[in-house]
Amino acid sequence: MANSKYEYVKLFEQPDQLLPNTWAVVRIDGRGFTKFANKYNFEKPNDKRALDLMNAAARQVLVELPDITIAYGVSDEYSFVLHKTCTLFERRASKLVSTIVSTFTAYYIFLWSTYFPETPLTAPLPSFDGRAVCYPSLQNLRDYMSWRQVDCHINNLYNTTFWALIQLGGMSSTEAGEKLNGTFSKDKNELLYSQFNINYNNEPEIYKKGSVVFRDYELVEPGTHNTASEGESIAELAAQPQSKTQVDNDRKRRTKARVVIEHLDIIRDDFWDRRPWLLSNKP
Ligand code: DGT
Ligand code: MG
Ligand code: MG
Ligand code: MG
Repeated sequence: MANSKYEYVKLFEQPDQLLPNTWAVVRIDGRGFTKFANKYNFEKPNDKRALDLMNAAARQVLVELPDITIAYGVSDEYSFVLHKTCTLFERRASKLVSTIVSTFTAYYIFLWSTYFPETPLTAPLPSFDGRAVCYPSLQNLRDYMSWRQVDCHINNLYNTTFWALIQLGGMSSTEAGEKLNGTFSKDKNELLYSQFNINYNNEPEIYKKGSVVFRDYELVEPGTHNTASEGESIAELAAQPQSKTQVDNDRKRRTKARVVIEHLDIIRDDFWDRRPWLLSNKP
């Protein structure tokens, strides 16, 4: 292409590459979903159809972007993890975030009628924001994932109790809020059980734990695994570059794998120990 006098404008583009050799998380979140949930009469506190739709859209994101290792979703948000060795789009943040957000949004709208067959979508249509954050160590990444799952638990226990007080106990939302003010988890568990005969432990896993989306291969028996190490140093990575064929083969293997949706504890080691491929740099 011939140069033109206009081409200098390219100089205004700013680099925005994510730090190399770090775990990148792209978190998306529904815009104004409090209002959106009311508009479509989402059940309170949890609407199974809405969560299944979020999960189905997230699953398609993993199918279309084999570079994503794992994703975790709760409420109107989803976190997508890119392996620290990922070089997709030269790790340019804006390209990664915008591709993930638009792929997710496109599928959310495309799949809406499967999960809400009686309720056509009308404008304003759902949209999502997105951001990318880099975590330099595996511990930081694990802590990030744990943070989201703890948040899910705390919010769900609160919301389950809050809506039980209203829907089953006949309280107003102000009364329910006051009743729960200053209570601990133990108190909410007891309140649910003594007043409503609800054992929180028996609530559906999808509500208590959120959703994990990942590629499934063979499970590793506990105790026989090689723990995914904290990772190679930059020097080691530079010393053993993956050949292009290796990278292509790994991507092919990932593309063929089954992408599953589970509702498991991702805070404890067990989940990760049994699936060492998630954190190793193998597919
Ligand atoms: P934002 O993210 O700043 O644009 O504002 P929102 O309104 O999306 O707030 P956010 O993301 O902090 O909270 C998510 C909202 O979505 C929250 O108000 C509850 C609602 N939501 C998510 N899932 C469900 C559901 O299954 N049932 C109901 N009733 N509401 C839900
Ligand atoms: Mg938000
Ligand atoms: Mg939101
Ligand atoms: Mg949210």
